[in-house]
Amino acid sequence: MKRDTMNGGGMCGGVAAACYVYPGAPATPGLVNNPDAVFQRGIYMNGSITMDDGNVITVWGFPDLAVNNGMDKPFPSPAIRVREGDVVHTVLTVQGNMWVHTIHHHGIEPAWQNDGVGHISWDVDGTYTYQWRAHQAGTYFYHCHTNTVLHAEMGMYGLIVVDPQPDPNDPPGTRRVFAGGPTYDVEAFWVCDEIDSSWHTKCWDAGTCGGDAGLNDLNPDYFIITGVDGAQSALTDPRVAVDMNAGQTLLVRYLAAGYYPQRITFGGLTATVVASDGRPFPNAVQMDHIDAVAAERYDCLLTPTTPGTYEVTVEFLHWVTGAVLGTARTRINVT
Ligand SMILES: [Cu+2]
Repeated sequence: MKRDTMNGGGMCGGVAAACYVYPGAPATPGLVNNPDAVFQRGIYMNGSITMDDGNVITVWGFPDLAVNNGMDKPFPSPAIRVREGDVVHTVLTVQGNMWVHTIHHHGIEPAWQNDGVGHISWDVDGTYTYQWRAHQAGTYFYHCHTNTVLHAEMGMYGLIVVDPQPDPNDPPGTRRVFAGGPTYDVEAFWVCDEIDSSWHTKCWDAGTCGGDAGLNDLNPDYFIITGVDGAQSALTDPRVAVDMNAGQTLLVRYLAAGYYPQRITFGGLTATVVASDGRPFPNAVQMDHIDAVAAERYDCLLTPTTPGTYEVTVEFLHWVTGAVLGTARTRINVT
């Protein structure tokens, strides 16, 4: 198998050169033939995003193989959205010179064979079906767990949203955060991450064989929201910025996808935080800002009653000094 072809930034040597890699996935234990939902994911390692200053940064991710033969390279990777109680198959196919990767369904906690953590199960070279049940409505995410520090920084992540089963007493079209929980009208996905562009040319297996690959030294120079530069573009990009009417309720699914602590504020609006990390709070909490650390999710309701433009800021904080390393911004436009 040819493993040494350059194909975008950071490919470098092949599996044989890497340490702490566990290729070779067996058949999925207890695989059912009739899952409620199936998602096909491949690997790309030559995606890119263009920053507001014109710099083009290489990103890696999981294309949807059921869309355009997997030729698209969306960043972040396409969301997985299912209903509470569903049995789900995430079929990961790693082909060609994409080396090995995994999909870890963060917060879902399936059996270890389906948890996608290379060191305790296996990295995928070929095809493996992760089988899991969506036990609890909420906001989760999936990410690669091979050489995790680097592969997560390279952008190998996407949201998982588990919706509650429809309530037969609700009018059609009602959207609830969780069963018996609050309703919402508009939804935003804010996946907030910092980028150290110097990492984005590193080798696939950097640091796995020891030595100093620089993975202890993250100096971010870009700050993004859901794959869009938070310096300027995220203020207006429709993938991030929100347009809504006064009196409507916005659900923000906020994921701190970076390594540094973050602080999000909502342009003077008070958020009603109803759940975190896929678990509803017993009582909602009113917050004018949220402090989050790596991989945390917060489900926040905002119900602005006054038309206007509310500028949302996400500050990325040094983990020792608390100094603001950078800020990403977007907007809630209320008419
Ligand atoms: Cu990976």
